[in-house]
This record gives sequence, C-alpha cells and structure tokens, in this order.
Amino acid sequence: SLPIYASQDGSNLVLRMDNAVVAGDPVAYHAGGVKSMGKFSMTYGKVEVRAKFTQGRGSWPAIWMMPEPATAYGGWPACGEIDIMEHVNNESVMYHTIHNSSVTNANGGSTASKAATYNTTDYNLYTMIWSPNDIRFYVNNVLQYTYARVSGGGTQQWPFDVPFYLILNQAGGAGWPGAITNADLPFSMQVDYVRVYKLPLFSNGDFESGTIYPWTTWGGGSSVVSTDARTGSRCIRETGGETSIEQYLTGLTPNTTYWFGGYAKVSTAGQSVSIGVKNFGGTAVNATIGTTSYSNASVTFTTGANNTTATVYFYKPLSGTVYGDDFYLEKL
Ligand SMILES: [Ca+2]
Repeated sequence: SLPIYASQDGSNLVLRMDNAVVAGDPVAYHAGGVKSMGKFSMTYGKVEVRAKFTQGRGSWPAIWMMPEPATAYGGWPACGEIDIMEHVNNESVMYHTIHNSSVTNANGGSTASKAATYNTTDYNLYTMIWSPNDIRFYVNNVLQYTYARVSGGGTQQWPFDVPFYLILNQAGGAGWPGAITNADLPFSMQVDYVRVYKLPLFSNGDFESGTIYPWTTWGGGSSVVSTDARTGSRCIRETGGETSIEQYLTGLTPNTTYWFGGYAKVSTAGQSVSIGVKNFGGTAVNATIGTTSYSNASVTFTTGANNTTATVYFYKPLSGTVYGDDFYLEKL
C-alpha cells in the first residue's frame, strides 16, 4: 500500500520523506506537506509554529507563506514569499528569509535572509509577526530578524499587503540542500501546533515594552526613556527639531467612530505637541498639549465607508523636548 507522508500521530502533524518503492510510481523519493491555500489566508498578524525536524544530507523542512492569489504582483519572486523557517542538510542553524523582486537574485538567493541557531534536538517555537511596517521573525520568542518596509519602495520591496497562506512541508533532494544521502532517510518534521493571531488594533501605548515598535518614527528624535514616565517606568521622548511617532492601525471597522488619546508634557512653557489621527477616510483631527506636567488630550474620528486603516500620531512641530505616555484607542 502507499506509504503515508502526511499524518497525525495523536499529538503531532508528521510530515515524512523517504525512498520507499511505490508500485507503479517511478519517482525515487516521496515527501509530505500541507497548505492552507483556498482555506485560510491572512494579511498582517502573527503566526506561531511549534515544530521539530530531523537533520540529514539533502533534507529541507520548511514553514513558509505564499500569496493568494500567487500572482498578486506577477510571478515569483515579484509576488513575494515569507519563509518563517527553513533548514537544510546537517546545519546547526535554520533560516528566516524574505523573497521579492528587490531582494531575490536570478539564482533564487535572497539578501533578506538570516541564519539563526535553534535547539537541534527538540521542539522550537517559530514566530512571525507581520505588520504594515515590517515582518519580524523569532525563535523561542527571541527576535532574530526584521525585514522593514522601505518608504517609497513600492510593491517590489513590499508585496506584503495581500493575503498569504501557510505551507508546512518536508522536502529535499533538489535545489538548495542538494542530493539526498539515502542512509540519512527517513526525514521528518513534527508539528505540535500552528497558531495564528490578528494584530491588536493598537498596542504599546504605554512604552513599557522598552521599544517604540509597532510605532514608527519620523524625524529621528524619538526614543523610549526610563525617566519622566506618567505611569509605569517608561515613556516616549521627542527631542531635536520636528519629530513624530506614528502607528498604522489595521482591522478597523468602516463607518465607525473611535476615540484616540494620550498624555503628554512639554519641557518649557510655550511649546506644544499634538495627538492626532489621519488617513482614515475623513478630515484629519488633532489636539494639542502645552503643559509642563502631564495632561490629557484626545480626538474622535469616524472611519470612511470603505476604510479599515488609519494612522495615529504624536507630533512635535518645533525644537524642544516633549514626553508622552499612556496612549489609548477605544471603539465608541
Ligand atoms: Ca509608561
């Protein structure tokens, strides 16, 4: 009977590769994989896959994503590819890789790739967090590589604004790893679980993470500092000239009113800083704060009939130093 190459063993998905002879089938090697194409795809969000796999000469297990439809921006690599985990042969590292027509060369190699160590004898947790700003790869919750969207880079550099589906497979014997050493067979990948999450509407409003992410900076004068917090131990500081932080929101509901606000203070009386929202399908709104101790400002905004995104910001128009903390977003 035909060997089973993709199965469940009670606690894992098991994907195998071997050289068993299959009657009537002249192919030397068979291997298993699964994909969610046509059943599940996502734009932005988080993917977690807990898996382990064997090593061997010619082996190529992978956890990756492709766009749906596959030709969203033309053929490969222009359409984009997100490789959450790839491993080849007996290497002590695995790889996180991005493909698109900006980073992928004619031989299929990518300049947007990072080798990272992993526990070769046990399960590892492979995580990808995909926002409109960047794609981040983690092994066992430690950030290994960030592929950032470049302003003005277009879809050649960022074809990652369309749905992508998941692929889990045990491959080998062709391309990157090269020929299989039969004595190393069978190869297998065991997948304990796959979990996917939507991005929160808004996050890191209190800066207690110690990083600006997922806010992005503009003007270069912004940093998270461990002084002057309103609550907790950290806040955002903007210094120098015109400076801003922005957070791009996705997953908003059209024709819906939201409330965005926060707390801020300025170093010197006469300065001001503004809290605002733009690009939501209506007229941009903002409110200013000019107090030397923390005070609150907020705005409401209503998304347009077809708008599910918006940009919230904390903007300092002039020189001087300001602080912000405890930003919030609520649906009204
Ligand atoms: Ca804080």
